[in-house]
Amino acid sequence: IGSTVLGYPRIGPRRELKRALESCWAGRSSEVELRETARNLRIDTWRRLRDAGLDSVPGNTFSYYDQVLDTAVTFGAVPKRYAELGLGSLGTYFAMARGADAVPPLEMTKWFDTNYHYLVPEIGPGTTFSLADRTPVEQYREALEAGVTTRPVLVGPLTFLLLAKSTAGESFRPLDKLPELLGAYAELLRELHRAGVEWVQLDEPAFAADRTPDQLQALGDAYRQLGGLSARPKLLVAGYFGDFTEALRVLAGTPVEALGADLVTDPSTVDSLSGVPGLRDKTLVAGLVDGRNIWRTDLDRALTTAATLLGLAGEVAVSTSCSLLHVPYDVEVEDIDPQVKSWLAFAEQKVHEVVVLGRALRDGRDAVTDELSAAREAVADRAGATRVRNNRVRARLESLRPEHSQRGDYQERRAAQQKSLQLPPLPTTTIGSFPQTTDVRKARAAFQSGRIDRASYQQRMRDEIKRVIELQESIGLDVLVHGEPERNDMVQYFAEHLDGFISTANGWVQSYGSRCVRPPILYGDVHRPEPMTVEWATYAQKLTAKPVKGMLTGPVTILAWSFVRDDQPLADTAAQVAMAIRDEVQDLEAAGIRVIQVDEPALRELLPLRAAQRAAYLEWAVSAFRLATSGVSDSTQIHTHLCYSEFGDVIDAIVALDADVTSIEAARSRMEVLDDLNAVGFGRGVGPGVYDIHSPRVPDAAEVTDLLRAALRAVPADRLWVNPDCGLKTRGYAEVEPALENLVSAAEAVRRDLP
Ligand code: THG
Ligand code: ZN
Repeated sequence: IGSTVLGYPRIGPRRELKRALESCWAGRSSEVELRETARNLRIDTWRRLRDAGLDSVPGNTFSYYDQVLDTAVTFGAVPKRYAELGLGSLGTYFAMARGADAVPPLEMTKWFDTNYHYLVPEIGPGTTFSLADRTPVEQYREALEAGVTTRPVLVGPLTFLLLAKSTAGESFRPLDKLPELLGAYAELLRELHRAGVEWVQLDEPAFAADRTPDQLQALGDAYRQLGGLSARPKLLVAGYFGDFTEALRVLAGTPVEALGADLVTDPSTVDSLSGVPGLRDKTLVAGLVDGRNIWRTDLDRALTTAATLLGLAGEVAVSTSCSLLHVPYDVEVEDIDPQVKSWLAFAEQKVHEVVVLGRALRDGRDAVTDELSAAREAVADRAGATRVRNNRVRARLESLRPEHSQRGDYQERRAAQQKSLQLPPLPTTTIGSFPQTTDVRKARAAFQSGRIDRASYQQRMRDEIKRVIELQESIGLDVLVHGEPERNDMVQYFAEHLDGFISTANGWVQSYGSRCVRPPILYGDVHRPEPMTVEWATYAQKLTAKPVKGMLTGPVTILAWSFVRDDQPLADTAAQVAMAIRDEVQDLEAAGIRVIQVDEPALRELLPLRAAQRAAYLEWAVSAFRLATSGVSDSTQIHTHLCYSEFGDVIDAIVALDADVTSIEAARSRMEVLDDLNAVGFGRGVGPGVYDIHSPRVPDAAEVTDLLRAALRAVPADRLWVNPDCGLKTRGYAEVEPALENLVSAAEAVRRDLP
């Protein structure tokens, strides 16, 4: 294998696939055009990787939407409700991804601890697996015709089933279907072999998380079976996003030829590998280049690690820690500060790093002295750069005492807040953002490109804020928001206003389907040079006698949705971001804002895959939130918002945040989450979402009333808030206005019944 990468971005260097998909979905272009765009993107990628000098080029890494969905389709796991729509193959595929008419899509959830989302396969006792689609074979041939030999990449059978959801509840585990699924994988491997494929990569990242002895046993059995096939390609089984050693021990005892290990996420993996018997008979594909962060690799250090590995494995190949799906294409196209730029490597640059490492291993360091010294210089420049350190920020953090993270007694806070805010029982509010109209987007774009000046931009935003305040007044909401017209992506907005971050113009990374994000790069100590939101919030507050809620993003979410520095513990970076948010919270309070919401939708997202590491994470995550929010007086009400209802592992942390009011998603999971909160003694204000903003449906007042009555069985009226389950940014006013009206009249109806 020599040198390779485990996968590559597929949205297109200029988001060509996004445009083609969205135009096809909108009916503006044909499926034929979409297929043509996709083919060109694949061929460009293969040739680029080959020409860069990789010894082995990954194939089948393209996807129209998601690789887990692709796997489900390949092996025939298409639920009946989609199959019977009678759409063509691509139509059925998109129906599973996005829904169709009356049929909802598959559930979507996070791919391990990344910001990528996959579609959750539905497997039940009646699912029948077969080789239903031959895309991996076809794309191998397509690449060959384009002059490139590829190594098809598949989601492994164990990971596929472990990520799937049972359609038959607790009584059935998708993993029970492993024997059947293996039959279909075996057939695919035979066909790939017949097509001339030499190597196939099977990804089993599920084994970088905690697994039971049964699951490890199943892993071994599965690869003994696939490895035992008489006519098959050679197999590379790769695990990533954490320490994969446990699985390697098992796999080393199977006929699999090569094993891939992520040596970046958990550097102690290198040491654990020495205890894996049987590694000497395998090729170790060493994930030495970080596949999910954007820093240039310390090539000297990587080569030292590789030298250690040479003594452990039969053969050592060089690779990325995981697929490069999680980083942008090319840093060269960015017009950013040249010093920071010289510290960065996006997908294109990472391929080059892998090639250099591969050459050094094969031909010795002397073959690549120039490349090594360039990398050495960049790494040293970054390590010594004064702009990365801000001594004032460090001194402030040093001087922090426990009381900086501790608010007053809750009952006293509550009394002080009630006196200041005079809210009715079951107060109504929204999560923060209002629909982003075309006018607002145009104004933002015009300001960014210099077509309008700051004053006219500010005027347009003020007009929008005024409109949104008047609308909320007329609907009768109790706690108002300014609507966030000035923000596109909230994390991007804060990154643009904080020192220590840099933003890219084209650094897109796929989040799900055609949707992308541009994570900011957090390269240095974080400092807030001036207030970021005070002007907008106070303008809104001047327009109304009702309280206007200040809207901020919390430190954990800012980290989760950025590329973070790797030169200090995440906890330290979080504390720096928390200090900047704390300053903003205090400035909002001083400017007369009495309610401040600090959103942490990503609190659950960064939770480590291994249970043993979770307590330490939750400790610093909670500390950062408390540091950000504890600098205000008792009478200032702190809200937070969390975007999902799967609280389980973080429920104690939610209590520990000590926010006065927490809004959560609940409309779709009914009100069950309230019982979970009660069970852990949550005694603060809570706003279970009663309007599902993820759907265009407008709930009627009776339905919201029912949800509130259900909520009142778990939460007393003086702690219950009434709100949608997330921001309204992605919805239109045509739905939002009637929905909010219904929400307010439901609250009024329930209030009338209160004793
Ligand atoms: N911001 C950031 N990361 C996120 C979210 C976010 N990660 C998790 C979750 N939310 C992902 N959800 C989305 C939802 C919508 C879009 C992207 C991720 C989206 N993006 C626009 C697109 O692709 O057209 C581009 C947005 C832009 O212009 O900046 O619609 O909220 N950081
Ligand atoms: Zn939300």
